[in-house]
Amino acid sequence: MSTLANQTPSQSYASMLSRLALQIKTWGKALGFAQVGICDTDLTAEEAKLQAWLDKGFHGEMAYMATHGMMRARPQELHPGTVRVISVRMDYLPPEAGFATNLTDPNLGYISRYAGGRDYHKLIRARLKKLGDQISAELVSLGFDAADFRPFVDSAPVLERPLAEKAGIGWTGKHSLILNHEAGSWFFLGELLINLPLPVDIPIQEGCNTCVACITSCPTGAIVEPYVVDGRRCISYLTIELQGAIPEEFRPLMGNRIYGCDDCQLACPINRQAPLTEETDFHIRPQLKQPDLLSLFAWSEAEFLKQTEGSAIRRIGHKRWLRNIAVALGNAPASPRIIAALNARNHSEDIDEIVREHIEWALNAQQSRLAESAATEQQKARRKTERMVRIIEKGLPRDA
Ligand code: B12
Ligand code: SF4
Ligand code: SF4
Repeated sequence: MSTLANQTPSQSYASMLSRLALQIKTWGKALGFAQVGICDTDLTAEEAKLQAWLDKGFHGEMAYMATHGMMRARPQELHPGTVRVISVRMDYLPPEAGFATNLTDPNLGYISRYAGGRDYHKLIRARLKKLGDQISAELVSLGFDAADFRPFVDSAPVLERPLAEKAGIGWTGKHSLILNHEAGSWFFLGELLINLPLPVDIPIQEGCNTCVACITSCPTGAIVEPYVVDGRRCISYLTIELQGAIPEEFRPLMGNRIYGCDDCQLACPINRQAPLTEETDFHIRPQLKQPDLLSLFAWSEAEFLKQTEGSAIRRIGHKRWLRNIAVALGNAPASPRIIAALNARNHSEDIDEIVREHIEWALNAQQSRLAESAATEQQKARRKTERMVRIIEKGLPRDA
């Protein structure tokens, strides 16, 4: 182990770690991470909250949330030897997000803005691996052992948000996402679990104050209390995670959201100044920007796979894609074209049972709306005739 002049080995190791922590932040930024923070692995305070969430069944069909139990709150069990977590933030807000245009036109499909470009998992994991390699190379050049590290993004059984909060990336908003005044909440999180006792960062203080905008704007009432999301009610879960039928009570509330949901983030005042992503990979593909529901519904499985290549959307598969679009078509204004498209898909040979059930729901919704609008038209015509009759009765000249 190398030492610096006039320092004991432990002093020199500690000062090397302090310098390294600063370098890690610089390297992280060069790799495209907008923020890099460091924390220890102690999440004991979170265990009871995680257990309560699981006990209430808020994970729904996401069995993976329960399978790993408390390992989620124990990063040192996930990768033995881990003493620190390097938490990173990567911004994904794309330019020309067109949130309002897309949400207000019920004939378009709304795709959550994190999913319009390339799948973030591989990209972030590869950059974290580079960061780990850089740390190891530096250690070796200084005469120390290489670091033992493991990168994680999203799919890891670890509580990414509480770790990010400890590492000073942001505070936990009432929607349960991490946010801060500079970045809002439009970012992904990733972690490098590492065996180096690096100096840790200080958490920032919560800034939601009395605001409850995310809670009141959630279309399905999924934020059941501040900081707690009942996954089973969240449109992100209903459209992405849930394999089976979408409970009927939520279908009318989903509107045209066919993949994920951004409403709690759109309502958040802290997001007004959020920066755009610097990753062109996260820009929305033209075909997913303001896609016409009927065009998306017409995609064959081969077309779906082609159009969503390299995107996170591909993971839900063609059946769930059709299921979600069927719900949005059921919520769209009454239209004979929509009814024809639903009927055509319903009579295709390889139709899946779950998709069929959603199509039938959509057909019912469309037909009753069509009947309602026909009734409204009839009513309007009747009222006009009645008015005309009153005019006549009042004494139209030469009415004899
Ligand atoms: C399962 C999951 C989901 C589920 C469940 C959501 C949930 N809130 O748990 C579903 C499918 C619904 C979902 C949706 C979304 N997700 Co998600 N999801 C995850 C995943 C894989 C695990 C989350 C988890 O552990 N949940 C269990 C609960 C118990 O944990 P928690 O919500 O963090 O709960 C803590 C707080 O509630 C807190 N708490 C409880 N009471 C109190 C009280 C106070 C005062 C405080 C401060 C805290 C507090 O304690 C709990 C335990 O620590 C993570 C990745 C990961 N491995 O962490 C991504 C992740 C959280 N998701 C992410 C994203 C982007 C989304 C969506 C925005 C996607 C979209 N646009 O459709 C939505 C947002 C919905 C929402 N408001 O949460 C990002 C969040 C990034 C960020 N800025 O925070 C993550 C981190 C993925 C990533 N790597 O970037 N997700
Ligand atoms: S993502 Fe949508 S459905 Fe889920 S909590 Fe946020 S607003 Fe509610
Ligand atoms: S909408 Fe309000 S309460 Fe919700 S996360 Fe943003 S600031 Fe916090």
